[in-house]
Parts: sequence; C-alpha cells; structure tokens
Amino acid sequence: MSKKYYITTPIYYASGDLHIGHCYTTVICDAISRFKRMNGYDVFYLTGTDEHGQKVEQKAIQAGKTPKQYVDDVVSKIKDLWKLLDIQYDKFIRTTDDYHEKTVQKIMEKLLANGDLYKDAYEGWYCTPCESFWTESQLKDGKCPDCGREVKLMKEESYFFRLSKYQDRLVKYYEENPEFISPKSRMNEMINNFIKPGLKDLCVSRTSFKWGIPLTFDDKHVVYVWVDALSNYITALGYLQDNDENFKKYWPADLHMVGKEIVRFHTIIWPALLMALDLPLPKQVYGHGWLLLGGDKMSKSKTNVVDPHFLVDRYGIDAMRYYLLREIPFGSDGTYTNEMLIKRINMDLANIYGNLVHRTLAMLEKYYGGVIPAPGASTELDEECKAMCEKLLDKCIEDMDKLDAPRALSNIMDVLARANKYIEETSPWTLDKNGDRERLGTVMYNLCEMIRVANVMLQPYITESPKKVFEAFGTPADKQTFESVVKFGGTIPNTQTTKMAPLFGRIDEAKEIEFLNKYSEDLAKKAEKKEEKKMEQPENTVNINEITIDQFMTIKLKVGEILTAEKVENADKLLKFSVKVGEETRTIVSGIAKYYTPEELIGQQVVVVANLKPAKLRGIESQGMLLCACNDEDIVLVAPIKRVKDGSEVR
Ligand code: ME8
Repeated sequence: MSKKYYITTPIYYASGDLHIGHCYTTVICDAISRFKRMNGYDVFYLTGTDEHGQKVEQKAIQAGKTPKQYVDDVVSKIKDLWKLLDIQYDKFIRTTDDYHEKTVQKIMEKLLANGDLYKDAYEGWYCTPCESFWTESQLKDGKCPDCGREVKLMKEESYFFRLSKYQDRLVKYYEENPEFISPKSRMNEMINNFIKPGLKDLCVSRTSFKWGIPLTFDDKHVVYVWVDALSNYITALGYLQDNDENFKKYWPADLHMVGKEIVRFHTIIWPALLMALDLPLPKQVYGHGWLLLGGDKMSKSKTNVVDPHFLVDRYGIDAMRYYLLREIPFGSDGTYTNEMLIKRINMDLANIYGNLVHRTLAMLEKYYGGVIPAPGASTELDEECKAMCEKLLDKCIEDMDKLDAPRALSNIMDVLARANKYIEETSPWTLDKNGDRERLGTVMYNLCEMIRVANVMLQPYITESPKKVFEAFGTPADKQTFESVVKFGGTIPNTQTTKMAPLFGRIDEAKEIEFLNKYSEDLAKKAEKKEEKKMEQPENTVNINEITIDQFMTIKLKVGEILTAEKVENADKLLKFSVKVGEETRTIVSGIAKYYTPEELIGQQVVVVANLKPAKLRGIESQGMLLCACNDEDIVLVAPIKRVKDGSEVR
C-alpha cells in the first residue's frame, strides 16, 4: 500500500485579488504534491479560502454587496487563478461551506464540554486587516507589529480558550519533534517571542460583528476567524462528520506550508487546539519566506502588487512557475525584479532547455529524417552523461525531502546544460560529414535520452513544456514515470519525432525591461489615482443604493454624553469634544462650531458613530462622529428624545 501524504496551503483571505506572492505558496505545494505523487505517495493536497471576519464584512460593505455575494465573487476569481497556474489540488474548502461551519460549531461545543473554554471580558488591541489581537507590549510604535497598521482598543464579552494550559506540552512537542517548526530559525523565533514571555489564554469569540460562525450555545458570539480558519485542515477531511474516511486516512497532516508571518498561529494555537481535541499533531509546519518588491512584502494594501494574470499572459504558465520555484531561495525572502524574471527565462528556459530540444530535433530531422536512431558502443564520455542521468532521481528525492525545489531544479538544469555541452564535445555535424553513422547514432540517441530524463523530472515543476516535448519526441507521456529514469535507456529507438513550435523564445532583455518598467509605472499611477479618489470619497460614503439589515448592523451607533467642549485653534468650523460612551471617553472633532457654542453642549446627550475609523482633523485624532440632521441652512445635533444610559445602542 502506498504511503499517504497530506499537504495544505493556508486558506486565502477572500478579501481581494491575489498577487504572485500568494501564488508562491500554492505553486510550491503543487510542485511538492506532484513530486510525491510521482514518487508513489497517495497525496491529498488541500487549499481553499478564509471567508469570515470583520475585514471581509467591511470589504463587502465598501463594494455594496452582501458578505456572501462578495466572497462568492472573490472565490471564483481565486479558483480561476489556480486553474491558470495549473494547480492540481484534491480539495478546495471554503469556510462558508455548510459542512465546515457545522463542524466548527461542534468543535467549539467539544472545547466547552472539556472545560477548555470560559467566558470573560476581553480588552486588547485588535488589527482588523490581520484579524489579530495584540497586547500593549506587543505593539510596535502603537501599531500592529505584523503589518504596521492602526489597531483598535476593543472591549467585549468573549469566550476564551485555555491556551496557557498547553504551554508545557507545546514545548515538549517542539523538543521531541525538532522538524515540527521549520526552518529551525522560525522555531527559535516562536520560543523567544511567544512561549518564553508566557502564553495567555486566547479570545476565541467576538460579538462586535456578525459575519462569522455563530456559537450554538451563545449565538450573540461568532467564532474568532483564526479558530474557524485553522479548523479547515480537519473539517475538509470529514472530522466529526458522517463520512470521515479521509480524516482517518490522511490526518495528521504531513506538511502545513505557510508564509512566515502566520507560523505562530500554526505552531502555537493550532497544535494547542488539536491537543484540546485529543487529536494527533501535524508533522511539520514550514514557514517560507516572502516575495519582496522593492524591499517590502508584496501586499494587496500597499498597491505594489504584481499581477499573476498579466505575467502568465505575457510569459506563459511554465515561465511563472519556474521563476517562483527556482529563483526564491527556499525558506528565505526573495526579491521580485523584472530583470531576474527575464534573465531566468532567457538563461534557463530558452538557452538551456528550449535550445537543446530544438537543436536535437533539428539534427534528428537532418541526419535521420526525424527518426530516433538506436545507440551503438558507449565511450567514457557517454558513460559520464549516463551516470549523471541515473543519479538525478535520487538527487531530486533528497532535495525534495528537504522541500528544496530550487535545488532540485538546479540539478535538472545541470543535466540539460551537460547535454548542450555534449553536443559541442561530440560535434554531430562533423560525425555526419565524416560518415561516422554509428557514433552519430549513439550521440543522437543519448541526447534524446538525456532530454527525456530531465523532462520526466521537470514534470512536477512546470506542467506544459514537458508534455509538448514528449509529444515532439513521440514519447508516450503516461510511461514517463520516476521508475523510467532509474536506468538510462528508456527512449525507444525508431520512434518518429515531429516538429514543434519554439518552447521559449529568447526575450530581448533591454527592450522588455523598458516595456515592463513603463507598464509598472502606469500601474502605479493608476493605483495612486484610485487611492486619491478613495481619500476624496471616504470608505463610509461609498454609494450604496440599498443595504441589507446585516450591512446596517455593522454600523455601531451609541448614545454618548458630552463632558467637555472647546473650539479648535485656527479652525473656524471645528469643535473638539470629550464624549462619554459607556465606559470609555472619546475625543471627537465635529464641524459644528458655526451652529453651537461649546458651553451650551456640555452635558447634552448625542448619537455617536462608534465604529468609525479614527481620522486626524487639524492634528487631533477624532474617534467617532456625532450624528446631525443637515440641510442647506442648518445643522442640528441628533439626540434621544429622553435621557437614556450613555453607551446605549441606537438601532
Ligand atoms: O494568511 N510572499 O491568508 P492570506 C510570499 N487566511 N507569500 C505570501 C506573500 C508574499 N509577498 N503574501 C502573502 C492568510 N503570502 C490566512 C491563512 S490558514 C488557516 C489562514 C502568502 O491570503 C501568505 O504568507 O493573507 C500565506 O501563506 C498565503 O499567502 C495566504 O495569505
């Protein structure tokens, strides 16, 4: 029976378009999966989308859609992208899938029943884009330490998971399984930054928004997105469902491949949750590096995104896959540059691979009418090339055991480069001129076989060209297995070859770079314009003709009492207030100075938009907005018609 191999990518946030940094994780996992399949493993490759949470809810509102409509659209684009990149996954999970939602509810019930959940009040700093809580000391200059964006102080009733209880068991697991957190440097990071300062219990439910999985035992609460998302790795296999065959067969995961910024969720929270559920732990979490652009992480929000559709359209799937797999040193960050992309295509794919294939086909045509000749006696040189080919499979297995695709590809390219050198060394045109048919036949046969061996080994990484090459050489594609390259000589003599279109045309580097730089500049300008427009039209004034009740409920209106009021210096229209909203006191700046004196407002009750993104007005951070009735002549503050407790919700 073949050995199983369960590999996962993170599930992608369904909150916008993906860039080639995202494609990196999926392409690596695809190459590993294809390699393992060819190496005889029974592989299950899972990917999917992370669709709940406040970030998605807000994006949906901005787009004037319901959250479900919004994620449906994004997910369909993500699936198209994986198709474009020829990603061969076994399952695509969506966290809005019914079976997933029900199972997450059961997981939460189980945690409650085991005493791993308790209810308390939560106060902490929350980064909405990262969906992460931080303590005061973890913040960097008062901002999110992961993405550098603003954080919000949140206070709400929540359920907590007893994460602290699992600290010692986690450390023991790390010690006993040194490969669990890879590469090793990431393990030290986890221990020093998170474990040593002491794990705190984790807030795992939220009441401040609705777009999530409700708790069955307290439906005011939705499950914290990271618990919802991490559970995908077992819900996708049928955990706690009627058909749990895949769960029994594939769990625990052999590899969770993740970007380095989410290693902590996968190596602390996830194993602790699994311990609480009494389940075996994954064998390895690999934190790969980032694809950088101009020194920064590529990111949707930084508008420095490199569009995979454009690149695939211009250079082809194989060029993109090859670039991602070959160029970025595995485990470390790598910088995307147009120059390196073009260089890689020219150096490896056009000069080494494409050139070899075309020269060989052309010589076969010229000397043998396109038919592959049978080999004769071998020379020392031939034996050296054969030995190199026969070692290739083992080398690649060794590399891929370390998940080192760049190295495996470099070893395959070495064989192709060796074949190019073999042509120079044997000089088939001289053999032809001298009428040395036997030696010419041997040389041509060996060239075809070297191409075949390298082509077999290229199949997990690039998916189109090997097929085309097999076809041109008349090689039956279904027989090009790893076993077929153990011994040199799998090419069948007397096979008719056919002409093929150039695999990879050589690109004029200078011209192409000029074109790409101009293209990037235009894109950046467009993005800048879009950003400017957004500033002119703040997010909350996006034109929505009709909103649903769910969308309305995302706007938090609360009653507040004005404690102090004063004029803002050098600003005729502005008044600065401190407003008591429940237990907190907020600073709010409002443009109503022409309509009220500060004194008449002290002690008044008003309606505050409480979840408005803070904005700076004349250097003062305004933490909310006061509702007013407005017309051409007047602006009048809106207030409850009788006094109520401040902090009361308005809906
Ligand atoms: O983190 N270079 O989703 P996501 C390399 N939903 N990899 C990059 C990258 C870059 N510039 N930018 C993103 C999430 N990635 C969560 C996961 S799993 C239970 C929940 C990688 O859409 C990133 O590191 O932000 C991650 O591995 C993947 O893209 C998805 O990121």
